[in-house]
Amino acid sequence: MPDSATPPADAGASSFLADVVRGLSSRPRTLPAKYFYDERGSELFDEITRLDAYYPTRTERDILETHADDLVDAIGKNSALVEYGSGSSDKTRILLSALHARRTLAAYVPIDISEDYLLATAERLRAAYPGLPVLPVAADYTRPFRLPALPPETARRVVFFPGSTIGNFTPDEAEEFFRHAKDVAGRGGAILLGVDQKKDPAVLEAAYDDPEGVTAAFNLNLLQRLNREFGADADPDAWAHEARWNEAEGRIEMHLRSTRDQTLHVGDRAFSFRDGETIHTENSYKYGPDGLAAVAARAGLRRESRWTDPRGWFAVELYTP
Ligand code: AVI
Repeated sequence: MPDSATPPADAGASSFLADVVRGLSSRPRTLPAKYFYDERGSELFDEITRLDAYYPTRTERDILETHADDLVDAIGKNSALVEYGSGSSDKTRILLSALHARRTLAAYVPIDISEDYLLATAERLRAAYPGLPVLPVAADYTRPFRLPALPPETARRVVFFPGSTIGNFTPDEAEEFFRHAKDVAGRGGAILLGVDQKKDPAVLEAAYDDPEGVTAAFNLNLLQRLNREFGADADPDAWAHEARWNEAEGRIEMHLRSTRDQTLHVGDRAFSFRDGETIHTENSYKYGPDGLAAVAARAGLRRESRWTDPRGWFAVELYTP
């Protein structure tokens, strides 16, 4: 059966389905990484962050713990910390504890798309940090959203974006992200973020292709989502997980490789794949020591400070307009 070339007329009914049809119809074939995170995908990602091979989470946590005092100084007195994609606010607790101990934080504003989870997390944080205004915002931070009214003593807004999620954007998208975050931070504000660094490709590839197979399950879950949500007929045994370092682009790429000639049906669409053909599912850009600062500079931001681990595998950086 031939591939479907154009999205259906009713594509607006489901932007997910429309994105799937568009991605599978394009060359090279793609599926957007944002669809990894259904309930199962979020559980698998949580598991990834605890794997031995996946160094970014624990390295960033170590940096935050080691440099907590400097970070508190850099965040400044009476700041509102606005976290993008806060999830369980796990790592943020390191900063919140240090800031709260010195009673220097005006408010914590966690932003997350998953409302129930966000509100439950906010309750737990209020209990853990008595007196700290926790002002959750249920929103997709990649789209325009409104900040809540902040306490009158708020002196500045600091956008916090940990986890090297910035690496899942292309450099042009990262520049766009910086422009928006700069608007949210406003005059006198700042952006504090975590960014994964270039290193031995063997270390990088192992981090995205762990021996336990958790990252493979995370990648394959995207096809299983199509089966669950659109009655697709992807056979998980006919697809293999692949993680490749792309030196020219400076990124880890994740792909799903067809292990035989096959046709994938999604809704009333059919997509044929040759043995070995892949669907590109994610990019995770890694930066050199000054790489992200160059992108931020294009958005009119200056890097003020940088903290890293002894091996220089990960960095936490602070930017100001
Ligand atoms: C969310 N993001 C920063 C992760 C990363 O490392 O790019 C997503 C991920 N994909 C596979 N493993 C982790």
